[in-house]
Parts: sequence; C-alpha cells; structure tokens
Amino acid sequence: MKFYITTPIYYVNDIPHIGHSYTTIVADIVARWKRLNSFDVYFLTGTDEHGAKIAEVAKAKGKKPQEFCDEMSAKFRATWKLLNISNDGFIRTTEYRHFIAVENIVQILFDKGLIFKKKYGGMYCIGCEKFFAKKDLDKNGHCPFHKTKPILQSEENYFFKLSFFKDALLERITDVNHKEYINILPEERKNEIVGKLKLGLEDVSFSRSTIEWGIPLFFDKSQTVYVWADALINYITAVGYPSDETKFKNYWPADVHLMAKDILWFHSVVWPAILMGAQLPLPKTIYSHGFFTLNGNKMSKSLGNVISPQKLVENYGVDATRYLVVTLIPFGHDGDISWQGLTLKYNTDLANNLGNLISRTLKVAEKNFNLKAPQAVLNLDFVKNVEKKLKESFAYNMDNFQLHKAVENLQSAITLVNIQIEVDAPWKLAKTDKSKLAMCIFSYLQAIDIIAMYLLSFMPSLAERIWQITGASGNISDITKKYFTNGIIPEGGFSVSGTDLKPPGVLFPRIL
Ligand code: ME8
Repeated sequence: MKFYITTPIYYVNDIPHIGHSYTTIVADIVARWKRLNSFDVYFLTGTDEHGAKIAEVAKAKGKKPQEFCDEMSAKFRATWKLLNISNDGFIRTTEYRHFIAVENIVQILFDKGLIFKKKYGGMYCIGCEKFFAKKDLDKNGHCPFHKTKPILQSEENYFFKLSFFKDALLERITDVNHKEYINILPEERKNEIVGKLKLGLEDVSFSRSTIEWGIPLFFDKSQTVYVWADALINYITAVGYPSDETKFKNYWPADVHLMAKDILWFHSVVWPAILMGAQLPLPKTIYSHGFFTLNGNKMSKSLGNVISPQKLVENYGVDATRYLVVTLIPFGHDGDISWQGLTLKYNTDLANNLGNLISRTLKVAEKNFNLKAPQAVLNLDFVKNVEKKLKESFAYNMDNFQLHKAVENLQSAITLVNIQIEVDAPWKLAKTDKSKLAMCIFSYLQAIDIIAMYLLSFMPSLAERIWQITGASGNISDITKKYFTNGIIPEGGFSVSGTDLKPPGVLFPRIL
C-alpha cells in the first residue's frame, strides 16, 4: 500500500525555525513509521520561492531573486539533513518541472472558463501573501497573524471561480460516505472551515500584475500566477504531474497534507477546488496542528523571536531534538514552549528513564557476564507485558498523529522495565542467585530491543545505537518490519545469548 505525506513548502524569505522543524519532524516520524509497517511511502517537503515577500527580501540583500532562493532553499535542505529527515522528494517552485505543471493546470482551468479577468482592490498582507476582508483583520485593522497593517492594492487580475465549488466542497468535507471525502482534522478546525464555507465563498485572485517574481501567465504575460496557486500545485508536480503518469497514478492523491492552522483554508478549500476544476482526485486527509508560542509569545519569522533547530541540536543532540519537539504540544493544539520545559523533558524522559535503564542493565551485564548476553531463558510474561504497553495504543496513536501520546506509551514501557529492575534488584541477585540474574538481564535486553524498535521512527540513530549496545542481531529496520508484521519474538530473542554487548557510554548527559 502507498502512503503519500507532505509538509507545506516553506517560504525562503528566512531560515527554518522550530515551527517548520516541528511539522517536518512530525511528517518524518510518521513516514518512518509507515515504512516500518511496509507502506510504499513518498514523503515530500520543499520550498516556496515566488511572490512579493521573497522578491523584497532578495532585493534588500542585494541579490537576484533566483540566487537568493538557491541559497535559502539549500539552508532548508541542510537543516532537514541535520535533523535526519528522510524525505523522498524535495520540491522547489522555481524548478522547470513545476512551471510545466502549473501551466498545465492553469490551461485546463482557463479552457473550462474557470479563470476570468476582473478588477480588484483590497487589503493585502505580504506576510501571508493574501488579500484580507476587513472583518478578518484584528481590531487595529492589522493582519491577525503578522500584526502588520496590510497595504491597499488595486489591480486587474485573473480570478479563479472558487464560488462555483461551494456546494461540492461542503459535500466532500462533511459527508464521510462521499467517495471523494476529505477528512479535515482536527474536528474543531474542520467545523471552522465548514462554518466559513456556509457563509459563502468568493472567487479568488489567481494572478498578479504587479509582481514579476512568479510564473508568467501563459495567456497574458503581463501577469504572474498568484503565489498560492503556484505553491499548492507543488504537491502534484512532485509526484510526476503531468509527465510521469505511472508515478502520479501510484502516489496521487496525497494521503496526508500536514501543516499548521494558518494555512488550512488554502489547503482545504482552494486546493480541492483547483483539483476539482482540473478533474483530479482530492487529498484524503488534511491535518493541521497548532501554533507554538515561546514563553507566551507568538513565534514567527517576522516577529523575530524564533528558536533555531541548530541551537536545539547543539543543546540536546539530533535524536533528542526530534523527540522533544513532538512531545511538547499535543498535536492539533496550540502550546507554549520554553527552554526550561525542553530541558526538563530531556532530563526526565531521556536522561533519567531511558538512559538509566540502558546504563544499569549494561553495568550489571558487564560486571557479571563479561559484557555478553547471558545464557538464560526468557521471562516471557514480563516481556509480553512490555509489548502490551506498546501494542495497545501505540499504533493507533501513530496512525492518528497523536505522537505525544505514542511517546507516553513508550515512556510507560520504559518505566515498566525500570520498575521490574527495582523489584528484581539484580545487584542483590548477583550475590544470591546467578541463574535468576541471567534470566533477568537476558529479559531486560529483549525488552530494550522491543523499545528500540518502537523508538526507531522518533530517534533513528539512537535506536540503532541501542541495537548495537544490546548486541541484537540483524539490521534494526529489517527486523522491526518483520516484527511489526508478525509480532513474533525470535526463539533465541533479539539479542542472542553469548553475543557481545557494547558499553553504552553516557547516552544522555544530564543537562543542568
Ligand atoms: O505558509 N508553530 O510557508 P511558511 C507551528 N509557503 N508551526 C509553525 C510555526 C509555529 N509558530 N511557524 C511556522 C507558507 N510553522 C507557504 C506554504 S504550502 C503549499 C505553502 C510551520 O514558511 C507550519 O507548518 O510560512 C506552518 O503551516 C508553516 O510552517 C508555514 O510556513
């Protein structure tokens, strides 16, 4: 089965911050999880490079727009590499293949009479790259997202007949039995979209006459395609539209478009309408998460109070950064984060619970079994209990993007093993009952291996390292795929008796 997941394509007017990292890490964790469950995954991210905002910043830096975009897009790529993001595709809207896709779609819509010319004036926020109705501005007449005053703009544009799709959209968003049902999540956000849709739908500008930095409108070269129309089409360009029919048929429609609530309207209304106009299948799920605030303040590039992924990695390392950012807010809800909160979570979950489990298990093995997996039978009841903690709801949580809850499942499995260690007191058994001690250590090792397999999507390098420390055999991804399919613990365990273990060192140094 295929699974196509996307992040938004990020504007290159500034460098990536923790907000972009959050969406991308969530998508990565889910993509890895699906691969481990044998899905044929296509995971897409990329950069959105046209429009007034980017042209302005490039100009201010004394650069040509394309040169500026090349530099900035490379920074996004480098950040995703740093965070061990396993994207299959990376799309840039300045690529030739994308021009072709946009031209194709615009041509189809134009031929169907869905694009028409109209004079238009309104309040335009460059930060959002969109016109605002007065009622949608805050009480000071400012953009609710950027807190800046939109500028009054008036020009002759080509418009897309969005209003034509109102009823069709409402049906597809609200009727779960519709064969083209679009599942908008979370429910509260969907209700907002439905409420707004019911109030009416206005046609939207599809081109700009004043912005040169964009894809020229092929039937009127004095205009460029509106940056949002251009941007949304990336999701089909990347999977082969229009030239690679096999790839396109294989992956489209997207299974999940992931983003924050700021751009949900574009994805759940404008995008499906464009697709319907072009008679293409609609995305299955559109999932929006909340916004991070930092110490109570909204965090965004334009407000200048951002946490950089590089700083997070410097403080916590790559794997812990991936883990921490997804645990800090319940997916779908807004939440406040702070360095203090991140460090507390790091110390509690990773240094204390997980780090401790591995270090004490290995210490006893080193002292008593010459750093080898002991010869013993498995305490199957105990290992099954650990499995149960994970199996019960982990998969459900992962499949439903409740990653913060999946992490709680993981932590409770780790805690269970730590509690068992307290009960068994291996340091006492070392003096009294060597064969029971062997069984305990052998069983802890297998439990740690199971935990590592569930951790693999969150902390890929760390899980591999744990796999080496416990001397588990085979490649962790291959074994995990097998284990997730058949649920069988191999007869001799994952870490076979007699294999060499590795000293773990300090996996998570405590941070003060
Ligand atoms: O909107 N909290 O790009 P963008 C959580 N190019 N997530 C955040 C965040 C925060 N404080 N700040 C940003 C665009 N994000 C368009 C998208 S898609 C066809 C075009 C994340 O660079 C979140 O995913 O402004 C949000 O939706 C996205 O970055 C906006 O990125």
